[in-house]
Amino acid sequence: MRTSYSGMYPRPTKHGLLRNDDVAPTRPADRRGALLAGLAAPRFTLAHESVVIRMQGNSDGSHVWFDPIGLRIEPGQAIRWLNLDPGNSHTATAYHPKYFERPQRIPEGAEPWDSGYLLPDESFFVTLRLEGVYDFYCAPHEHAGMVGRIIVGQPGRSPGDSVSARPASGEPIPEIALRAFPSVDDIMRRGVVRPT
Ligand SMILES: [Cu+2]
Repeated sequence: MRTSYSGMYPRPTKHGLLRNDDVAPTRPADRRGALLAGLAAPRFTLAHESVVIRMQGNSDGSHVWFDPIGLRIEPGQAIRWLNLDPGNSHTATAYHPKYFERPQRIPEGAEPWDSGYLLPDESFFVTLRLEGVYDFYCAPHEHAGMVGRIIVGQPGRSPGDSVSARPASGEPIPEIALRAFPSVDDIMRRGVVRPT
């Protein structure tokens, strides 16, 4: 089943988005993330222009999450993943065969990314230019349901419809992660979906 959402939704608003002005300054280690992003990120992203997705966890490490877990942005918007969890390293990794042979759940032609392990207070930047739905996960915590979804512009077909069914030799996406993704409709309506 394919579903087209084109034209069904109003433009996203900035309401509820966390900007870099709202979080503590970061260490020079941020540069590492920018370099690792390679083609997916501009060389000199201005920090204040990015939208922040926080990596968080509770004190005993039994619960970890991305906040927001769902986000709608315009094409060309820079995203910054920031590890605010003092007790865990996290990654932001796109579902794509290029990284660990995972199923592709980003638009065809879009550049996938893998932040590598971010220590507490470290950041990673990616700029998303192609419209569509981008699903990502934290490599060490996917099995705890630590995933997120970004919609750039209009979603087009949903990853749940056909893209994810493509055979991949890597590990399938665990059920707990599949259940954690906010729906495309929910993200398009609300713009920002916080974890529950
Ligand atoms: Cu994690």
